[in-house]
Amino acid sequence: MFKKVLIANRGEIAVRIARACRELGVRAVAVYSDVDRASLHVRLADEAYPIGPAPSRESYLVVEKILGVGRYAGCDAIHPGYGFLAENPALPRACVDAGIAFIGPSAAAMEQLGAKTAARQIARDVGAPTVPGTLSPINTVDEAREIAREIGFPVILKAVAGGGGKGMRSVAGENQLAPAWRDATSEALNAFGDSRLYLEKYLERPRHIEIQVLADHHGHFVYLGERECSVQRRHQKVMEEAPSPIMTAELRKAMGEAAVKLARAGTYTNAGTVEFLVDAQRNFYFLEMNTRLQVEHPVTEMVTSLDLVKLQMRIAAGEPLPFSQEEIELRGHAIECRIYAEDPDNNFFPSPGKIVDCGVPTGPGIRLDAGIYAGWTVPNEYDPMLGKLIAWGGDRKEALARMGRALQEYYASGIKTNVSLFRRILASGDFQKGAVYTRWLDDFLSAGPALEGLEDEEESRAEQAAAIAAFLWHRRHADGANAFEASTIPESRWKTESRREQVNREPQP
Ligand code: MV4
Repeated sequence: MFKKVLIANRGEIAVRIARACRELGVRAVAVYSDVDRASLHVRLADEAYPIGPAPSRESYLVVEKILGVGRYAGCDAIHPGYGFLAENPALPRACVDAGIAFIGPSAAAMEQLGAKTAARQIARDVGAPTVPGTLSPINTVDEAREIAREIGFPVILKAVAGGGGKGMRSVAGENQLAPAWRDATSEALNAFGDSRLYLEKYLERPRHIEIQVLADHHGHFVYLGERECSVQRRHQKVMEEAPSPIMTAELRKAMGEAAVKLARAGTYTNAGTVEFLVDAQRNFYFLEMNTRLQVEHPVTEMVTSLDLVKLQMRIAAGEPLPFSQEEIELRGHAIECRIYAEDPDNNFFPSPGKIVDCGVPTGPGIRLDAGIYAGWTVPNEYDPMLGKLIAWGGDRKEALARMGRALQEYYASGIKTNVSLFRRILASGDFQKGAVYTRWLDDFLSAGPALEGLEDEEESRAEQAAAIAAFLWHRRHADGANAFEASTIPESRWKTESRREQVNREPQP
């Protein structure tokens, strides 16, 4: 096992990796930009080194700076986390040159499986189902029209260099093709500097379900079940859960084996995620592969009782997987909410600033992977995710109930958070039934602010009651040592918070 690991990241994932290091008896080395000097990941690390100004392109994205700290601190491995350099092959290449282990796949595997077009070609080669469509870019709108006629409308145009929905246009019929082609081409050029498009059969209301894969350096590949990631807002995941409410043992096996075949064909090693779209008839289609640890990895950890970050480190250190596919068991149900410093009553604009006070939900089945603390200032230079609230239960019903309870206990004052959004989602009948699809949240939010089945005044009464109940709960639990240190919190916290939520509630756009 490594002696010292550099964490080339920040925020909650850097805290997560530092914790895994601590548990393995490995020294954790943090890097931080000027605005992150007082961050939690710096506090928890054994050593910490400055890497420059706040802008990522001058700090967390600079391979030479990361490797410079790695050499200077005498690290024997680097963990990239997610985002930043996590899927940039330059980092594993630089690690090989520096004789430092990279906790992730090889640069070659990253390039082969991380590139959408190449990955779709491999998927076709190994027989993993892909959506009917073109594998290579289309050159003209006339060519697109021919292919669309063959496949049959509706179709969807996608950017070759794309992701996150940019340069993507669904096309209901032939008359809409030319304008959609024009819009998608220019959007792709603006977003990626590459206007090339490809075309697929459009799947109506698909789910986004992904398979967690692990592969060691001894030829062992396993899948660790799936994660339901359909609750997204504008292509950004908001809530995830494991297992998927629509999963069957047969479908899980088929998707897992397809994911492993793809990873094996790309000589993948370490942790990776294979994303699929699943239609209403439970047909699944390869979407893309993520050659990194994902934000939502905790829901898989909760139902498998495995620590994916420690497994990543063991694999990178050359250890064989400590279990076979047959030994992997899924137990219970886990749900994750991504907590952001953003204002749901102001179009989810980021809401950076000083966290005057925050409370940590605890109790049975609750996990909070957070990178914040009271007194810390949320910088506005980075993604405003504060952490992830995860609830595990023996079944989905219990996990939902625990998440609802934990969301009542969660608070942060001094900044706005999107916690109220989760209360609304949990209150939705569709979500309770697991009847979601990739555009469900966008549709749900554009349907307006009313809680399902409640008139406006009923909603405000329900919310007032919830706020008062939470205030009374905290006051009742204020004595004695508890996670809220309520005695140090001004009495008016809940009143302020609930009043602010009440007063500011504007109808959703
Ligand atoms: C699709 C689709 C329907 N049919 N492809 C791909 C990238 C992803 N961010 C959006 N993608 C989609 N591809 C076909 N052939 C619907 C979507 C889609 C979506 C997929 C996953 C998660 C969220 C989504 C939101 C809107 C559309």
